[in-house]
Amino acid sequence: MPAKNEMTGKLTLVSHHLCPYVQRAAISLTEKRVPFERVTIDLADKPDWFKAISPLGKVPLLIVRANGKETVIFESAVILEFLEETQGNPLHPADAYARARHRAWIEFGSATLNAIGRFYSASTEAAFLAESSALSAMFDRLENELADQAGPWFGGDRFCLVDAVYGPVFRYFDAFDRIGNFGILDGKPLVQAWRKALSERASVKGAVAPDYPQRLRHFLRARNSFLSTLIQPDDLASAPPLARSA
Ligand SMILES: N[C@@H](CCC(=O)N[C@@H](CS)C(=O)NCC(=O)O)C(=O)O
Repeated sequence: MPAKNEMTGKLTLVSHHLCPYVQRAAISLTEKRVPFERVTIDLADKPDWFKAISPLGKVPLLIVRANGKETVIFESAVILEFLEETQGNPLHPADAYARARHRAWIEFGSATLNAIGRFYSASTEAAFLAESSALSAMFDRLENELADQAGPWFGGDRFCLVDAVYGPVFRYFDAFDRIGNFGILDGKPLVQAWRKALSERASVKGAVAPDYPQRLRHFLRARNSFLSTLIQPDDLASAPPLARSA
């Protein structure tokens, strides 16, 4: 039987500059020390080859070329599980109960990304404040969950897939903090400590390009949302072309 890391050939991650779902796959690949190529597309002008192979029209896709065959895997959670099954350096716990808990909190991470999207898209101040409270309540739950953990990572002393999911979640707050003090993570010391540890992890830092902060700020400014109105046009002049989707 081949070793796990011999079971897959060349891997290509089809990406977008801002996508947090792409980032979690990139973090997993980096943590596993699996070489991969990254192809970045413009979601506002999707190439025909991408439309042909992406059933939901979304990134990330993982293209696996092995034994003369090409397989396209879509949906980030499925990509993460595929990498767990085919590559070494496991990022899921070995115990089935712990694994179920980790998978559930990955799902919660995706729900949190949706809540973040509603927060930065809210069109009125009232809606913005409601979304801010909803997000804060989600991080309260996370704070409770972390109370039983030793840290610095979600599962204790080993970096895991839940960490790969929350690195990109917390990255949004670097942009939000530059815009204003919304207090969403206030009074949540365990969440704050986890955010800090994740922001210093090489795989998390390297999952985006150096111009990510300007791109995200430009994207948020262009939403025409309540949050957009709070963004000063200071560094927008030098921002790269508009991205349509985060
Ligand atoms: N459930 C999907 C969500 C991926 C997703 O929403 N990707 C966004 C970019 S972050 C996308 O490709 N949107 C398509 C578009 O903007 O047309 C996953 O986990 O992979």
